[in-house]
Amino acid sequence: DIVSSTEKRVQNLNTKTERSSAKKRSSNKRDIVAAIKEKKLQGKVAVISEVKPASPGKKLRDINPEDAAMIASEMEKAGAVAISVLTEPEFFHGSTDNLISVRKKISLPVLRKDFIIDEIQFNEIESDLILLIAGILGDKLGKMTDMAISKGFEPLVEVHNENELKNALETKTRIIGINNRDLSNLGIDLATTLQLIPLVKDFDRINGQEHTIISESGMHTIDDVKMVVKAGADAVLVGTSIIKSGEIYAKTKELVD
Ligand code: IGP
Repeated sequence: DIVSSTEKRVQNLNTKTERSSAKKRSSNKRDIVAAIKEKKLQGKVAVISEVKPASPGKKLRDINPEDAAMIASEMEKAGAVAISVLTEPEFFHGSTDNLISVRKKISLPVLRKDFIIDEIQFNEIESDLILLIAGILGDKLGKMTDMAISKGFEPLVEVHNENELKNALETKTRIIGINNRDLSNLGIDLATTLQLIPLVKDFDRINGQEHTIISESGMHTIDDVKMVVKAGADAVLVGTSIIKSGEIYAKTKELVD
């Protein structure tokens, strides 16, 4: 499965000692929270558009680093607020080279979409945001969030149910991603977003906080996007429907406008 395959990758990183020295991250932070606020003020939808070659058992499109840069640049021109790049090689056919290439080409914030299970992965490659999945990290979530922040990353903590959300709200993350896809059976249900958003809003009201909420996965139409935005999502993360459409610019723009 994905976790044991990721464990093998981490072992590999551990043996490459040259990678274990922490890299200093560039100080020009590409601030996604500010960018999302700005988009909303413009009356547009904050779309995080994903460079996604495949999902488990479903190939979408071969994407090499050159393609990745071209795709991301169309997404940027179409008004995406940030770009997500899959770096998981086995199940999602992603690569760290794709992310490096994208981040060089565009100036939007870039999210590293991968399965982070060990702090050594923070030293593998630079990105503006990093995904931390509550359902995978369990008790380690708070510590990994702290470490990500101290390394200069903006964490995006992903949840799929109420328990994971409670765990996420105890961390220092500013951004909560609600994944509409159940990672255990890959089923999609946009109601996940509708159910969990009020819990975040309640928590924020009581605690005087303001989390940025991103609805993730399974959105294909403008209506899908409108529905989660109306429910209170600050941004949406869309991969498959944009990549599959073949018209990266047009499809991204349609969702943004
Ligand atoms: C994009 P979709 O259904 O538009 O392709 O979904 C994104 O949300 C999805 O790729 C994703 C993901 C993840 C991938 C959400 N969480 C965790 C890998 C790992």
